[in-house]
Amino acid sequence: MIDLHVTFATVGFPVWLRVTHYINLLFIGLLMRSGIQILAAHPRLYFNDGCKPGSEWLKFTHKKIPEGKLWTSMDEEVPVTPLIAQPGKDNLGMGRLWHFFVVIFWILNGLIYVVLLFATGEWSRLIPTSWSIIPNAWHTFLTYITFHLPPKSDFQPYDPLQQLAYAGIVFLLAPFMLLTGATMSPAVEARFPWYVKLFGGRQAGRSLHFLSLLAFIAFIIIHTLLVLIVYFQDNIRNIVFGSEQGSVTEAVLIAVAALIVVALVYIWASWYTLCHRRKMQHALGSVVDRVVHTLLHKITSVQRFTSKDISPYFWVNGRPPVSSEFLELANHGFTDWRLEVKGLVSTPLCLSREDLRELPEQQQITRHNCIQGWSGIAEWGGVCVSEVLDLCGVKPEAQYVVFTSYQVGKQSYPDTPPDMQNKPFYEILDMETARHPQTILAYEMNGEPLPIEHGAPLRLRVETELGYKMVKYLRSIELIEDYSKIGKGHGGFREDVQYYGSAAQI
Ligand SMILES: Nc1nc2c(c(=O)[nH]1)N[C@H]1C(S)=C(S)[C@@H](COP(=O)(O)O)O[C@H]1N2
Ligand SMILES: [Mo]
Repeated sequence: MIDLHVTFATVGFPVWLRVTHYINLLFIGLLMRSGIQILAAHPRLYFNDGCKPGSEWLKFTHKKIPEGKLWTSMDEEVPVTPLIAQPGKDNLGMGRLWHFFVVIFWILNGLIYVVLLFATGEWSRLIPTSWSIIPNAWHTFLTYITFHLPPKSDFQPYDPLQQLAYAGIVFLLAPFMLLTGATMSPAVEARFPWYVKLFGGRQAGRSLHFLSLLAFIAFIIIHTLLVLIVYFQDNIRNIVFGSEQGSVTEAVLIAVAALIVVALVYIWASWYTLCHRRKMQHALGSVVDRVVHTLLHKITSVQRFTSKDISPYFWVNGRPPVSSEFLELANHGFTDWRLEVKGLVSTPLCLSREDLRELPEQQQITRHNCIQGWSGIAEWGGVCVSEVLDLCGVKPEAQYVVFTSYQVGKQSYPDTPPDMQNKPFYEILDMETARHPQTILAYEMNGEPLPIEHGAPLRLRVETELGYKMVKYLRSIELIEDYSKIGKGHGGFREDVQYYGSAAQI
């Protein structure tokens, strides 16, 4: 037994271990930075899925919600300094793309590390094989907490507390981070509602994801301090050279240089992203989209909540249109309103509210997932998009469906650039998503006619995707072959203006 330990201890710290450790450090920092960016888009954390303001257990905003005035979720977003966020400022879209891009490679790096850990026998230094580790770790803890150092012989090569902590981080905390991350994906939620329930709902998943971040930060601080304090000369040589031989000064210089490289990567990543948002949206998005598409494109929504789950509060995102055309329609109770169905169809249509009500009605109680972080459960009543598509006869060359709103850019997003301020809000779905059984055109919310702020007279509901896809105040539906000429050509208003990725399933 003891012999075994000695053999493993003499394995040293092989190159693969030191390299994956370094890459991990680089990626964890990027994940934390982009995670902070995402959190800032809705800086409140809840344990309930209705997200009523005031019901959060933690918030990072001083903004007060004004009474009697429409406060929308865009008003909630807070800008963050690039010193702590990736890329910084108001850049939820870019922060998400970075987060998802990096997590792919973080997982790959982690897999390589774990596979090699088991392939080489190094695992035995990490995974405890005897319960005695617990009293031993407690003993080490008491040693540290009373400002003493354990004797060198305690390190085999790790002391028991260190071994437990490392094993916990690698085999518990890191997987938990990934599992709680997945609870926030609308596609996962739509297909496996039980999975999200396992964590207590989407907001509980989000809060647990945040608490794991705190655990990671605590670990990093303590870990780094102990590396610096406890037998530093051995540690730094093990980290850099893989053994306790060689010059300490050289090891320190190499470590400092390696950390400067990490810092430079962070600075470059922020700066370059802030200067070239469109380029980065597409570069990162092409990788993320491919992975998301492979994993999630076949997913159908099977969400079914009950009326007792309906949230007492439902955030609004996007202010009602203010054009005289729309106000006129609203003043007449939308009796003159028509939904235009056009483009690559055999029979263009002009549907009134009565026409829509004559089609089979579908009701669904689902959880709405906003990209900014909040959620809300409501009952929606309306007609399946596929019904309307069947009615107009979609031509075979049609690939996408454009949903266009009466509302214009500046009513949706206050910081819309001048050239888009008066362009209509629109979003595009591929045919498969448009034909999902829970993709509907809703005219009712919680059994009542759809309220103005939630998109009257008609809004889209897409239960496998994030809220920004669900266009409110619908004017028209158009079947098209290619969207590069629509708007700025990126698949929707939020993609065009806010650089959101097209991976709305996560
Ligand atoms: N026309 C229009 N539709 C829109 C938006 C908008 O700004 N304008 N915001 C989207 C976003 S980001 C979300 S989360 C949902 C919010 O729907 P709600 O306001 O009913 O909660 O609407 C989506 N549809
Ligand atoms: Mo949203």
